[in-house]
Amino acid sequence: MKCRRCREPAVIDVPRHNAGFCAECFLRHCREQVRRAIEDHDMFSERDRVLVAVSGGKDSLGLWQLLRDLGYQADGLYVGLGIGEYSDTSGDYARAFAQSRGWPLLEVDLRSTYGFDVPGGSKAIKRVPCSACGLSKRHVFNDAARTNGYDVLATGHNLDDEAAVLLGNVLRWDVGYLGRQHPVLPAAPGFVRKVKPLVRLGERELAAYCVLADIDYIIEECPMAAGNRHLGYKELLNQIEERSPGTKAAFLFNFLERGHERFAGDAVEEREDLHPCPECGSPTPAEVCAFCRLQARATRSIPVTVET
Ligand code: Q46
Ligand code: ZN
Repeated sequence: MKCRRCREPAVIDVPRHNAGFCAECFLRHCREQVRRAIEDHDMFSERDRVLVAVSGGKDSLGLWQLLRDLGYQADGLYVGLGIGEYSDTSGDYARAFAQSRGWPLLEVDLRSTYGFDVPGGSKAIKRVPCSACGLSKRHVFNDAARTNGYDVLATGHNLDDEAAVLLGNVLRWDVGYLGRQHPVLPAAPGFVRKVKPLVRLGERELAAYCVLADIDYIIEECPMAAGNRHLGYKELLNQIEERSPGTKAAFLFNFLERGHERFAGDAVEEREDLHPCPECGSPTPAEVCAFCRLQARATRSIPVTVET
């Protein structure tokens, strides 16, 4: 197979585009996909300060590199989730990446800042770890971006992630989530703008990008991901994709183009019910926000040493 752009021998094929690329043209293809996503969805400009949430994995480190290569002011944010050895190693990868390039990396440790970690939080609320983790990450990412003066928070959700989330939302016809499922969530009082610039790149493309761009990332997956509903949806979509390449991208992109707008009103209604949480100031529809309730329950279950 030859490279679609320069006709040199290809090193990777991208069935969705029915094309192969040499290393240099593939890196360019990835940058081009991110540039298009940012432009098409009006995510941010060169003047905006972007905070990239990095986990040490291929998607987030690849995203940070791509944004910097495209000339954006992007710094990193690493949140220590306290998931045993996995968190220790992922933190090492994120730090090594930032140091090797001399790019600023903010760090927030859930346990030392908020008094609990993901396994403890999950036990306290009797929910799967990903539920306590997702809730904590959303809160900490938003808080870190706001308090450090960033305009935008960028996450490494890729095409495969977003298609799997969409499938889950459609299977349940969860109209509020469908209305919020967009590569850009605009800023609102208490919320910074959130963007997903990798929506046009698949998981396999990101892995190849990191290898070709010489990015050292943590390969092992989070041990708590096993049994995660989205993994099942991803497998199903991969089976469909194998039979008809391009279906996954069509499912997601056509929803964004033709479907999302129909549910946008449901998400707006949910946002209108929000008021600031009396504990932390984050917008919430409940009396106290879900993160503060999680924190209260998780920290209450930790025995307190009383000095005598
Ligand atoms: S880190 Fe957290 Fe993921 Fe691990 S506990 Fe689940 S949500 S799987 S991206
Ligand atoms: Zn709160």
